[in-house]
Amino acid sequence: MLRLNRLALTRKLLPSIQCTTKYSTVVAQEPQRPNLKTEVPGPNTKRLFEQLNSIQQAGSVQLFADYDKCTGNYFVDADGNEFLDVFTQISSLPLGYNHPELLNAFDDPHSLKTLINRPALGVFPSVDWPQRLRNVLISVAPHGMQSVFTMACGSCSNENAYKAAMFSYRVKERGGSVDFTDQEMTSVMKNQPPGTPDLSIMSFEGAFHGRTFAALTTTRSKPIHKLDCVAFDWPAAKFPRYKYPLDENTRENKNEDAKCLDSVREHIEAYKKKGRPVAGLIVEPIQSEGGDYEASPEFFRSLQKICKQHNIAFIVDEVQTGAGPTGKMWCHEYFDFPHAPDIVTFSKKMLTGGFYFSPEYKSPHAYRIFNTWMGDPGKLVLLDKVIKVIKQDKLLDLVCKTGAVLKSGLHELEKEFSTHIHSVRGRGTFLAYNSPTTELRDKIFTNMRKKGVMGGVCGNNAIRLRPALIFEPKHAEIYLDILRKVLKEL
Ligand code: PSZ
Repeated sequence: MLRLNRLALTRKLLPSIQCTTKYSTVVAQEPQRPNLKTEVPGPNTKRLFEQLNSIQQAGSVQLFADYDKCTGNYFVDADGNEFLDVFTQISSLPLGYNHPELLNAFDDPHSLKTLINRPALGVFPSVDWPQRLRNVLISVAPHGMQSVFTMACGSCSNENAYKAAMFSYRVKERGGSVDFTDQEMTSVMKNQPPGTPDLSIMSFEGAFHGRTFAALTTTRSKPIHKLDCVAFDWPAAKFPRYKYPLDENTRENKNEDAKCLDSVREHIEAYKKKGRPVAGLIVEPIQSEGGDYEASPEFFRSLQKICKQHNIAFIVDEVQTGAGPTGKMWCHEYFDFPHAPDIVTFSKKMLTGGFYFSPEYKSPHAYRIFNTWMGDPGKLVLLDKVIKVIKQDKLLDLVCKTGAVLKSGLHELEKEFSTHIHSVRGRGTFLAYNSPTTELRDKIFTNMRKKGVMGGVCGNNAIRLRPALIFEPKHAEIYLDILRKVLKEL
């Protein structure tokens, strides 16, 4: 009955999705449904685990993949089990597995040579690098942003964004001068002020920004990420925790926004008093690893305003939300900012790390945002193809359509199984829901996997969806169908 209702609703909402394979040829080659041949983990997986664990700590490994056999939205493990993948390598596969456009990406000699001759980009970029940056990364830049650096990963992107924020802050402190004093030049070699200034980067409780040291200081999602590592004394403000459904809790949620914005202001003042002023503030458009917590466009606009008032670089971390899963290329497009953010960091579905920045964040000195590789032109060959497929196949529209099917289905399930799941939320296919306890959440996750759905969890009690951009309404139906069975059997 529920399934019929939802299908009827799907058709009413989405009259145009009759031809489900029009979006992507790779989907036509997928299995029809998940198909498990052994228990999970199966014997091959267990053997491989022993092998890997004898070389390194492999406790985080869930399954070994047979990447030759993975197709589209389906992950195939070492035992031949076929899973519908709604986690997609921690949300980092824009077009699923083995997309034909990417399989052919290095067929021509120029692309192949771009891949194998990896340059030290900061010193010897290729003759086509400026044009490649323009054609690929700048072509999808957030509105109002025209400058970009590439980096290897998300942590590295944030790390360098913090440096760019500090450079700019110091130039302002010096009244616009870009010269260093002798005292700065000598004190910096002892890690002491004034060459090494006392500045801070503000983040939010529950945030995740990476695991390198400065990024790790701003990460506040789980103790295990941070234990035993030194950290800077930097502030963490409160990030909204909304009550659901949103439309029935507008007053409480507005108060929550106000409380969190007050906490931002208080920390700015406190750290100024402490002599460690805030040079940058970093925020995820949807707080992801910490539990998929969203905040209102008003909250984000106020945040940007506060940063402007205090000369703080407003850094939006789109590492997980960027490149389409929310239904827009950049999730912050939903917030209607009056000005572009100062810095937008990315990685994951963008295939390369990096950050976009506004003109004042371009360091006046060379060689300060720098490392050996600074990204990889081979990744831009792939990203070029990904962007073309996103445009040609209108994948952002597909994300919105599939997201609507998924979300309405989840809303029905949270009504029917209200003791098991609640607080359905998110944008596009970047969706999540909670269980009342961690134990129940973990049980749902495990039982879904036993029925062939590879999902993800985050925070203490959330289950999150992070499918590829080629996830179609028919895949959403399979997911909902299996979730329903799992909830019924609990
Ligand atoms: O456990 C981990 O290290 C994980 S699990 C998911 C991530 C990391 N996400 C990475 C991430 C992110 O989600 C946001 C919003 N910002 C920065 C990062 C760091 O990116 P990487 O992992 O590429 O360094």
